[in-house]
Amino acid sequence: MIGIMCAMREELEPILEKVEIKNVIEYAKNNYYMAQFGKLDLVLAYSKIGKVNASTTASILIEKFKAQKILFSGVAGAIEKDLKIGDLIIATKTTQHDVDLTVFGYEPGFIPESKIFFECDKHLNDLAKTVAKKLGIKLKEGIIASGDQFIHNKEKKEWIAKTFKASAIEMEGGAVGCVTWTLDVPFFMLRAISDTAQEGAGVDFDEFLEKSSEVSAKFLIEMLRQMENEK
Ligand code: OS5
Repeated sequence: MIGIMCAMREELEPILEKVEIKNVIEYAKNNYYMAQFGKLDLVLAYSKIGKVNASTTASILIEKFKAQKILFSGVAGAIEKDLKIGDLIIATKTTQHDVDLTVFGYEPGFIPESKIFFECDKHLNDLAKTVAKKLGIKLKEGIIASGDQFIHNKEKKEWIAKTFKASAIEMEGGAVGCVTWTLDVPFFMLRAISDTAQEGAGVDFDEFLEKSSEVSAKFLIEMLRQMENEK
């Protein structure tokens, strides 16, 4: 079983259009879509925005629906200069930029008995790179930082860039990284850029959410095609 998750309805809808939905299960104030993509069994959901919602959905996908891997698709704000609106990035690692226990002498992002960075699955990232090469699509790879804030400020963006060497920013991946690390489940995260996470980001986000969600969804479907071929 492959778990596919997004944060927002707009991010999940273009994926749902491309799979064969068999059943919809209402659970814990959310809808879980049981679906088929060729030979692949899928369970899909959008979590709603933010780290708590993302953790809940990731945990349910794994514990209740027995997802053996989690693939995340959605949009992100760009940090790295050469990431433009519509560009695709996969996470090497995710982190939580809003975790601050520095007063106790810890590094930003660090929680005792946990860690700052959660590694994404190398095999799935290699698969994404193979697909990108085959289709001639530009695909960046880098650290993606999450926090319960929509970043629309250059100073804050630069602090996150410097502190975590992050290439992109969003509000869920660090939480899903923590859940999948805790439960030993491979995690892959793909995001298409919707804004530049500085002044004006809210306007760009509203304008590009749908288009960038579609870009990410289309690539994810190509990955499923490749996974099906390899099955
Ligand atoms: O899921 C949130 C994180 N996503 C990635 C992202 C991001 N994160 C942080 N900073 C940035 N600059 C980012 N750029 C892209 C996107 C998403 C951001 S929060 C957007 C909230 C927009 C919204 N609020 N209300 N609605 C839309 C309408 C609505 C009404 C009813 C139900 C649902 C939505």
